[in-house]
Amino acid sequence: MAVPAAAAIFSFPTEKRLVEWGWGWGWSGSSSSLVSWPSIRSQPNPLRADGDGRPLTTNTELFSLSVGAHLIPHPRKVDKGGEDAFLVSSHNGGVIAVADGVSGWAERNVDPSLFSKELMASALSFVADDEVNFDPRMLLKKAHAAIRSVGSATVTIAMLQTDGVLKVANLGDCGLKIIRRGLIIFSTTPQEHYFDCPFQLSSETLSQTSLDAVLSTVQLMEKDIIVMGSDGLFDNVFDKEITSTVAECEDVSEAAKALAELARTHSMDLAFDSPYSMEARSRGFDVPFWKKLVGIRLTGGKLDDITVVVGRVVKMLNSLEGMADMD
Ligand SMILES: [Mn+2]
Repeated sequence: MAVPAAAAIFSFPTEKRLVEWGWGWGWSGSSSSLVSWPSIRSQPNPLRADGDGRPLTTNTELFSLSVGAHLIPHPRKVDKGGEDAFLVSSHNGGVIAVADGVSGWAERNVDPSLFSKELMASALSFVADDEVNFDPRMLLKKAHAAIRSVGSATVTIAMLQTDGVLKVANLGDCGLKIIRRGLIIFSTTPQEHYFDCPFQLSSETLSQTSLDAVLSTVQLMEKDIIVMGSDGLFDNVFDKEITSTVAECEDVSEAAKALAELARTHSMDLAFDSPYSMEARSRGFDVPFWKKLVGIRLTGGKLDDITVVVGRVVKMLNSLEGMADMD
């Protein structure tokens, strides 16, 4: 891309890559530094029936997700779209995931984005797999086993069943939060070996496996908001900012974009005392003592790829009256 990376991040991209709901997995390619979905509702399959093929009930409440996503690459990685990847699928109640390619691979002349992108593409191909059976850890296992790229990635993946049960598998420092009536009621916990070295799925055998992912199950309610992101979001934006930003937005696409842009603003602000700088200080990283003497301390956001996926839980009364005629 001809546009210098530094310029591209400040002028917001005019080109958007739109991905059809249902098959979409996205990363920003060379022609775009942003992926954005319009607010689209998934289409849960209403043809659920008992062993005789008859509908279980004539009226069923089906949960699904309305999803918006927004990705802003690291300012120096705009040309290839950064190293994060994500997927959105309408399978069952909806499947969303974010993967963050571990950047250390660049030192070995490996493009860190290949692994995260292939992991998401692979996961998308297995969402409806019988063995996966709505288990996101099994989905990770199969997706991981099927890919060939060299590299590693942190990943969070969530699968919503149409009965409203959300299953989340988290490995490393991507994450997911659930907001109910303005309050965060659930957060994944980052896993790491040491500061800035998260658990990760890797092409190397001496790494974590899908079994190291923490599996969580949450019963969702209508209007719950899911905020999923890479560490580029959570290292730069505090929980209270996430809830207040989401509350101000009209829909999920707007919320995903607003959160990503807030994270980007903070990531470039050297004076902002970010979640990342607070964490770094708590681990003993700080400016030299002579700077501390004059009141200077380690601050600033963290420059990174920023991926935000926002899902809103919708509930539809699904009338199956027509099913009787089909029998
Ligand atoms: Mn990251």
